[in-house]
Amino acid sequence: MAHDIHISAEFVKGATKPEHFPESSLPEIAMIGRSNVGKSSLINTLVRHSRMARVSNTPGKTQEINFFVTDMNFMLVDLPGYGYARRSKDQRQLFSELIRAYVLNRPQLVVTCILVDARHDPQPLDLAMLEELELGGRRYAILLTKCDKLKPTALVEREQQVRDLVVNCEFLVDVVPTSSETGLGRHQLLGLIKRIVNLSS
Ligand SMILES: Nc1nc2c(ncn2[C@@H]2O[C@H](COP(=O)(O)OP(=O)(O)OP(=O)(O)O)[C@@H](O)[C@H]2O)c(=O)[nH]1
Ligand SMILES: [Mg+2]
Repeated sequence: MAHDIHISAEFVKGATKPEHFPESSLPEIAMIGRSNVGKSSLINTLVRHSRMARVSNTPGKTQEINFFVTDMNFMLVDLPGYGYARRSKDQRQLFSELIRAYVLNRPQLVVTCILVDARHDPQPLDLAMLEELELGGRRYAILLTKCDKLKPTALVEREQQVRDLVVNCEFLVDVVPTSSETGLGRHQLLGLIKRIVNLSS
């Protein structure tokens, strides 16, 4: 068994506008995905802290961009969930200006993790976010969440479906099955983060 990676983190700040993003030069790893997909839970699992990033049963709980500094020289960034009903009256705007400003323009951001619920087909908004990042030339990984809820064969099929979907994508880093319940994918994800952080330093 691979040896455990220890990492600890603490909350830096929450931002509701770009002017409030922290002035730090540390590389940033962001978690994005539909409301309730498990972004905050996965951050807590990575740092083995049950309540650092807020977790809730109410979709749309995380409304600001939350920055956490780790002791491994990078920041973890928890983004607001997208696709929360009636958030915006403007249907032309798929993602909030805040999310767009962050994922497309933030210089410190080295990889955006797009979280996709492993129980369902990737949703139109997931594909739209993937396309934004691909067209914007920004690196991203796809993390399948809540994999503890699937039978092994169903999980293999889901991972293959997603890999087939992104086969021609240039800026995709990897597809990683995860579970915040069992810790599945934690080691792989931390390894991926370490490689990218080292590349960018
Ligand atoms: N079984 C299982 N449940 C999970 C997992 N990850 C998250 N959940 C549950 O899913 C719900 C939503 O989790 P959150 O981590 O709050 O999701 P989020 O993406 O941060 O949600 P917003 O901040 O509202 O966008 C909670 O009830 C979690 O306990 C997982 O890996 N397995
Ligand atoms: Mg959250």
